[in-house]
Amino acid sequence: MGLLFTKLWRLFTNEEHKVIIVGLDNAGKTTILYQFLMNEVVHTSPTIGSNVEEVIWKNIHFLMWDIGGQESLRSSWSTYYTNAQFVILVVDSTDRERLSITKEELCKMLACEDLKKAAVLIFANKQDIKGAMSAAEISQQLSLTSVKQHPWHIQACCALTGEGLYQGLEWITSHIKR
Ligand SMILES: Nc1nc2c(ncn2[C@@H]2O[C@H](COP(=O)(O)OP(=O)(O)OP(=O)(O)O)[C@@H](O)[C@H]2O)c(=O)[nH]1
Ligand SMILES: [Mg+2]
Repeated sequence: MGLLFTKLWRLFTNEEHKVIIVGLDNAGKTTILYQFLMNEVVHTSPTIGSNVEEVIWKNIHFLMWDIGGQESLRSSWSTYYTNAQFVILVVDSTDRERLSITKEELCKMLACEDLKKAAVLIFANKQDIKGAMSAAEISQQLSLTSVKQHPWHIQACCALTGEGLYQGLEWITSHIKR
């Protein structure tokens, strides 16, 4: 009965928060998704299509979509945007050469009507690697301060150790409570 009530409550209050995880290939999206799900580092291979998992944290239910980041798949990202409350953009902080491509993809995303109300969390991932760009540097390169229509936050992290991931989720959670 309790379970039924919970399910009905969620159905009526729409209390499942859709999160889409995007970013270029090799950024660490799938690694992050499974850290959230299982607190473990899983062996990944490039995602073709997407992975979707329900992640429950502090009693909040998230439906997290991890979308493949290879160039040929990026045009399909927009098919996942409907009803997404949050975008997690994952950046490989060692990938200086392709940061401008990430910036282009971010601009395209933010212009999409379906994401008009979405808040954006940027993970500056792979901070364990020597020479990784800092969150401040990535923020500057992506011109995040010029993003005015969306709440955004950048968080340095390492998906292998989990460091920084929950601070990011905490920021998302604070937006749900608002
Ligand atoms: N050193 C280091 N390696 C990481 C980190 N996060 C992910 N990786 C590695 O980066 C590689 C790519 O990770 P994935 O999670 O598969 O990347 P993805 O963004 O899902 O890539 P696509 O599915 O192709 O879009 C894997 O070998 C991961 O183990 C990190 O924080 N530090
Ligand atoms: Mg993947």
